Amino acid sequence: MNLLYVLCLAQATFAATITYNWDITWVEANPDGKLRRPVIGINGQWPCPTIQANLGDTIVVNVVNLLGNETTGIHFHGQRQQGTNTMDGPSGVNQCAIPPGDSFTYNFTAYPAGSFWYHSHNKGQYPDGFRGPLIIHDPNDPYLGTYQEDLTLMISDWFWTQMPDLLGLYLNPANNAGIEPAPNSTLVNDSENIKFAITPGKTYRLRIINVSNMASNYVQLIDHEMTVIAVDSVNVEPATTESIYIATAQRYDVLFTAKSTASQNYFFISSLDQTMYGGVFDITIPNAYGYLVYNPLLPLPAVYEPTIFNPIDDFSLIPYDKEPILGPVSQTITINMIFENDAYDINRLTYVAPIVPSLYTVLSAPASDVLNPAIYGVGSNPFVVQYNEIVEVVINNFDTGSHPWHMHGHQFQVIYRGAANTPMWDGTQRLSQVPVRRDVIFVNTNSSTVWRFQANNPGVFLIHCHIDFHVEAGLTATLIEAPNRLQGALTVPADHLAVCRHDGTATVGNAAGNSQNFLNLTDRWSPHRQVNSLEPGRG
Ligand SMILES: *[C@@H]1O[C@H](CO)[C@@H](O)[C@H](O)[C@H]1NC(C)=O
Ligand SMILES: *[C@@H]1O[C@H](CO)[C@@H](O)[C@H](O)[C@H]1NC(C)=O
Ligand SMILES: *[C@@H]1O[C@H](CO)[C@@H](O)[C@H](O)[C@H]1NC(C)=O
Ligand SMILES: *[C@@H]1O[C@H](CO)[C@@H](O)[C@H](O)[C@H]1NC(C)=O
Ligand SMILES: *[C@@H]1O[C@H](CO)[C@@H](O)[C@H](O)[C@H]1NC(C)=O
Ligand SMILES: *[C@@H]1O[C@H](CO)[C@@H](O)[C@H](O)[C@H]1NC(C)=O
Ligand SMILES: *[C@@H]1O[C@H](CO)[C@@H](O)[C@H](O)[C@H]1NC(C)=O
Ligand SMILES: [Cu+2]
Repeated sequence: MNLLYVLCLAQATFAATITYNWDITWVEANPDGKLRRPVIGINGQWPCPTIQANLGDTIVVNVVNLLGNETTGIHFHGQRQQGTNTMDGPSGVNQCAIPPGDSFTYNFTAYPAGSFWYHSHNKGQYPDGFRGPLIIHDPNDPYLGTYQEDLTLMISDWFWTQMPDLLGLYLNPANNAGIEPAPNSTLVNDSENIKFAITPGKTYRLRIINVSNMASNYVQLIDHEMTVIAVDSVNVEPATTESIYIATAQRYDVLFTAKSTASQNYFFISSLDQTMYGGVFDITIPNAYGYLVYNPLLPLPAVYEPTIFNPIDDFSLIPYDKEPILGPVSQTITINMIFENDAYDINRLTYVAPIVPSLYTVLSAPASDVLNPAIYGVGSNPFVVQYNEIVEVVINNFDTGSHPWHMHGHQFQVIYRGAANTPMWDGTQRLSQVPVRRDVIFVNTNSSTVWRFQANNPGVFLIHCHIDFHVEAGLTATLIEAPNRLQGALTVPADHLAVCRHDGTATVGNAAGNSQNFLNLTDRWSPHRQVNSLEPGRG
């Protein structure tokens, strides 16, 4: 970790401050050309702008919530927020939701470098449009010089109905099988049929970012091989493939080299993984196409859907720095996930947002209680780890679907991933010795995925499935990392506290809002809460 600080200091010499002033407003848009609908935009524009900075720069985003009728907040997905945990974004965890009319400043160091995105982390709001790319450039990127142009491709599913209504349908007790609403379209760059002007012989870096609510997609550039060079901002040894499979919130940076002559145009496809929905689809919905245009005077090719995709297995990728597996493990966090009783559970408990945001509980608790998970409320599924511990996180998926799991604050080592329908983790499985690092990893159905990280980033970080429907159905846990190191070291900015006052949210006390006795919790935040006694089953 000293290395991290050295890097930051070295960068600081040249660091700039990049400031964005953003009014968050409703905007009308028709990205699939089929239906105009209100979307959440920035400064009257949609699609939302790209944030660009260099490693070590200070990024300042001054937000004014002008939505009028909804609260909001922003998470900068994949950014470490070392020393700035107040800027991580999830409402009820690191801040209060920003009420209509209020202002709020995010201020953090651009670290690490790579391809990221930002999005609302409030009430399942980002599928309504509030998301955009976040690109951090590294002057020492080992792949600089191997490509001539840098492009971004943002993929998403698209709904004609707004999230509050979709959540009303999804979380309705009548939907007791938990069937997610299917999207109405698939978009590339918030559009359909986009055209990339291609120069023969050039090599392109393509940053593919999946900002879907739910769907996973296959991406293939017809007749053009891709070389994967980074996943979720972590550089990897070059690996060639004809297609990738990218879960929501994941990023793949790939290189591709254009043909040497402009004799033909090509298409590319982003195809939604229909197995996630049980395969009931009108064929117009799952595929988005775009074109690699070598010569605008030549016709565009007819599109089709390849019969089979052969995506690269991300678990097989090797990090460029060859960081070996961390160990020995000093603490294991086990997350048994299942859908039952109309909600998602972690170890039989559905996430219940605390009355006081968890970070503010850390900062207001007596030093003697701050390491006690009870004060964060059993409903927040809290896991407390100590500074610099090597932590292992085991996700056992007892659900019939696969799920993309994300942890804030770290790019973790993925040391094991079972194929679908293989025995749950029991500690005897073979581990990857030079594990790929990511911040979102797909967990197959009826099997486990295991990751490790070093607890060197004091803060409160969510661990959750990145399907926004499932977040709202309670599939969230809270990592409380070295909370004793936050006390006295971190202060909450005045504008953040003001937002809580306006929102009527307490900023002092335990999860139940008790500031007199942090060990006294009531009802659903109490450790004595009645938990479901069923054995893990299937949802
Ligand atoms: C808020 O206002 C927008 C724009 O008029 C509207 O489309 C949206 O449905 C409203 N949201 C809620 C939660 O009522
Ligand atoms: C951002 O944070 C830095 C470091 O704490 C501080 O020096 C700077 O004044 C802050 N900028 C704004 C706009 O809040
Ligand atoms: C859009 O998708 C929803 C499901 O999310 C579906 O009920 C609706 O019929 C779709 N709209 C059209 C016009 O197909
Ligand atoms: C796709 O979107 C990104 C980010 O907004 C932009 O930089 C890029 O030029 C877009 N590409 C096309 C072909 O529209
Ligand atoms: C994006 O992620 C969603 C959700 O995991 C997935 O269904 C979709 O197929 C992904 N898109 C691509 C292009 O991989
Ligand atoms: C789950 O996986 C186990 C093998 O580990 C298999 O025996 C079982 O049939 C699977 N369950 C389902 C519902 O497929
Ligand atoms: C715990 O708090 C509740 C209200 O939040 C209060 O009624 C009760 O007296 C408290 N118990 C103790 C032992 O402090
Ligand atoms: Cu999920």
